[in-house]
Amino acid sequence: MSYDLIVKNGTIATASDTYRADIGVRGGKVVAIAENLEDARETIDATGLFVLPGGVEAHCHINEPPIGKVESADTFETGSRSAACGGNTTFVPFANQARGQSLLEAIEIYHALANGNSYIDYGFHLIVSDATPDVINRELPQAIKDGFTSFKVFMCYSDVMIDDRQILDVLQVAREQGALVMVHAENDHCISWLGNRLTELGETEPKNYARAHGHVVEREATHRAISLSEIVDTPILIVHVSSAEAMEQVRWAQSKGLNIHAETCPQYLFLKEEDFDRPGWEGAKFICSPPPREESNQGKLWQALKNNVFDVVHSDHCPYSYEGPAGKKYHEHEGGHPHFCHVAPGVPGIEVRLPLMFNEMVSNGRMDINKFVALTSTNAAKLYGLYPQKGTIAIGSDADFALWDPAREVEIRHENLHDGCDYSPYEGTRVRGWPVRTVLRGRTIWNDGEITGSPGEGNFLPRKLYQTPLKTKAAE
Ligand code: DUC
Ligand code: ZN
Ligand code: ZN
Repeated sequence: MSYDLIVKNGTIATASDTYRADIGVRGGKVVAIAENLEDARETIDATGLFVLPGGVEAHCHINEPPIGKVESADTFETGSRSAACGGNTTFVPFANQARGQSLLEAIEIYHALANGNSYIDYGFHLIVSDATPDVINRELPQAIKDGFTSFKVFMCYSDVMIDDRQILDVLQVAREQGALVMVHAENDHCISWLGNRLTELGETEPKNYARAHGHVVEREATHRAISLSEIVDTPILIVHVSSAEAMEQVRWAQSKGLNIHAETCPQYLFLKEEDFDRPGWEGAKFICSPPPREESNQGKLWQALKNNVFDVVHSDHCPYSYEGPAGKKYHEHEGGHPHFCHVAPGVPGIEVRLPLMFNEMVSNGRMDINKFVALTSTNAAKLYGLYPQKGTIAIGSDADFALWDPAREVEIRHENLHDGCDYSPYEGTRVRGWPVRTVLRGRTIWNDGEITGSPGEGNFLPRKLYQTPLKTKAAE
């Protein structure tokens, strides 16, 4: 029997097991896992390397519309390239519905942006910002049938947020059709009231962003989102949980038996509120929503990761450059005074999510490599309808691998990354363990510093329905 590719002598790690074996690939799929496989057109020697499922990056903002004058720094080409170089083989950015726009039209626009441009496979979550009767009754059910089986709602930001009643409508569609709703949980009224108050007091520096988006703002909305989910009796996933107080709401809900999923992000595990105090306007580089918290908060999130409160860790890559007239510091180009309220919120991080997490979890021994795989690949594939095609190494799965050198030491420098942004908030951070090779459906797309893939190799992935425990029970 001959193979297109054999990955030899590596240590395979999935979300459940770690073992030595070779992997045989044919037609882009894993067709054999055994000792001493022979006879292939291409052989990769993975001696000394871990062979992991490719990362699944299921929270990133690519090519989204400008926020005022500030433009997204990544296209599908640059965003997917950066993801590939960071060991990811699948990403799921958002198709963002503008207020007044048809949801299906928004999907068409994002298809056109991604088609032919992505280095890695991709799907889309939808952002529902206009929950009209037509969207609720016709467009959302249609979109779910077309493979868009998860969507995000915002409880803040006036141009995208929907109110609690509309969130209930969206949750009801999700329950009936088998989709998963992701919630951005921060209280809009509190943010704008606090923002106005701080402005009146002349408190306009970047650090005030964290004061306007304080713990209580996130905690209250998280509890409310959980309540809405409980009322409709359908699961939700709280995205980018930053505050330990919000995390405690999730843990409380889970202890009550509610089906609440949660995500946290590297910015809440590695960045901190004190970063806003950097000299000049540099604190703006760290403004994202919700914001990084004080250092003591980090330890509580790490503990919650260990205790399975969180299902997934994603980058929430939201790339706005720092310099230039379309960057976070655009005011400078207009001779204006900077103000934290006018800084586009978002940090880049799609390429370093996996190395940061690998370093802390595996190299520093906080958790085992199987848990690393679960949090960064397998769980997302399961939650978002991609498993077992993605998120594991098994017979019949796509041959998507990230080969990790656990001994490789790297200092993160933006000049060595591959996104379209002009900075990394993790500049200077040292990590041990690096994804030295990325394989997409049997083809190497990143090899030790060299990009060997090309834009357009990534395929669109229609996704399966979310399988709720409720539905499983009903089917029994
Ligand atoms: N948070 C960000 O920081 N940016 C984009 C959207 C979001 O929820
Ligand atoms: Zn969000
Ligand atoms: Zn986001």
